[in-house]
Amino acid sequence: MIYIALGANIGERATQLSAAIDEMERTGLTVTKQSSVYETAPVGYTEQPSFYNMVVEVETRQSPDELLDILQQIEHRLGRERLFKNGPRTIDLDILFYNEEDIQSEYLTVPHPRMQERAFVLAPLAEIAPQLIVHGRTVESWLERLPMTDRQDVIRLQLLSNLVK
Ligand code: X6L
Ligand code: MG
Ligand code: MG
Repeated sequence: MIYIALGANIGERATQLSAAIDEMERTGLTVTKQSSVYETAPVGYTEQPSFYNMVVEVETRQSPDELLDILQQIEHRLGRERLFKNGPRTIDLDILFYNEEDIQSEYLTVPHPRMQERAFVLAPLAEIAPQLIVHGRTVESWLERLPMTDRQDVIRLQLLSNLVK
């Protein structure tokens, strides 16, 4: 299984998540599951608008490096600009997990090294893959271990299909 985290906090956030999924399918990835969309408080650099975050499961024959390249092209097409580190973005596409593979290259670390600390990743991932084991525990159990305050910063909206007409 391959899981990708999506995030957006500038512009029409739901529309951008939807456009990113359309672009993934257009580029040959098959989206097999998608979580609800969550409105989440910004983490890291907190003086920025709240995010919409979600997670999708995809199938592809592309290698991790090729997949990263495809996702970066989609970010670019959807207007991603790197204003500053951890700053606001129209769309962010991160590879969380790629078929049990452990990857540590200059460009890519998979499984994502900090996903287990982030409610904005764990809550949507737990919806579609609660029993997936990352960094030695299930996604569900990582989520349960987060402080209540972190979990309260993540609000489930609804399925994307109902958010984008
Ligand atoms: C101390 C220092 C503690 C830095 C945390 C956490 C940095 C997360 C970067 C950190 C730290 C990040 C999103 C976000 C970002 C997102 C929400 C990042 C990269 N991306 N907040 N902040 N959703 N809610 O997608 O994840 S910046
Ligand atoms: Mg990110
Ligand atoms: Mg990213």
